[in-house]
Amino acid sequence: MLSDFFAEKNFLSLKFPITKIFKFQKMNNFVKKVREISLEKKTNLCVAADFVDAEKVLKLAEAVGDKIAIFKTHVDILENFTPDFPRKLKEISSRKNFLIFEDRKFADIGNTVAHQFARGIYKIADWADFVNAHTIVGPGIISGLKKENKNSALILLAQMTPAGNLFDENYAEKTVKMARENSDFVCGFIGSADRPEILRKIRNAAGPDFLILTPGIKFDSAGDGLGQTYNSPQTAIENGADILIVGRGIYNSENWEAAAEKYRVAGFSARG
Ligand code: BMP
Repeated sequence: MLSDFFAEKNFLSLKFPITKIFKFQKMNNFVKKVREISLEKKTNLCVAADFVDAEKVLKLAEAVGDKIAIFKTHVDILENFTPDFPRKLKEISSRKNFLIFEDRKFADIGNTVAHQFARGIYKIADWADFVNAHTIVGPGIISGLKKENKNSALILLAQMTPAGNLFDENYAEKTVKMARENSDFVCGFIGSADRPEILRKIRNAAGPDFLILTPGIKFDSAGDGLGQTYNSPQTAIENGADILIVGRGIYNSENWEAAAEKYRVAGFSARG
């Protein structure tokens, strides 16, 4: 039964120490890679690069590259995208050892998302290590993306951060079930520390073999006037997150590298 599946199992600490994680052998190769990078670089930070200028995104990647495990893009907001952009970003990512997450949030029928993933201007399937999708449309979205997959892993949105969103426990539960049924391709979830009781349940149900990436992270918890909610690195980690996504907290600061270092230390030390 679904409700049994999602019941609090407490079979592991929500905040499992990263150094002990490798005893869990079932994990997808992408999860393993993220865990390896985290250990080696002592970071569970993902920087969200929400600039509209491709050159600025690449500069940010150079500046914070040593501090992060994952670099998150919104390629469709770039005003000067050329195929050179993913090629240059790939070069930085292999030199600085981080993975690239294109936050495309696919949300259509399988046939359409297959085109959106592989074709058009961006050809996301050629370069993204991670992409994400909404599950509201059912598991056909996973099949559509899988059909065009070359070398990416999929993250499902189990929760979101904006105030007043319609995600609830039932939705999260069904999303975890879909992930488990497609664990050859799905490697994790977006979870929000703003509903920590649901985030904890996602972690308990998913176990340590799935990543939970949590946006809405900032030392200063004031919102942005557009619904975004913020929580601290500590709160997110204590409730089951393992990768913290930080955008404006880093790229709006004077010194990107110094700000990333502060979030890296806070996030990684909270992991224990
Ligand atoms: P910021 O830290 O500046 O608020 O940016 C958060 C980033 O995470 C944005 O790129 C946004 O698209 C993304 N995000 C989010 O904020 N909440 C979600 O629920 C899912 C997201 O992908």
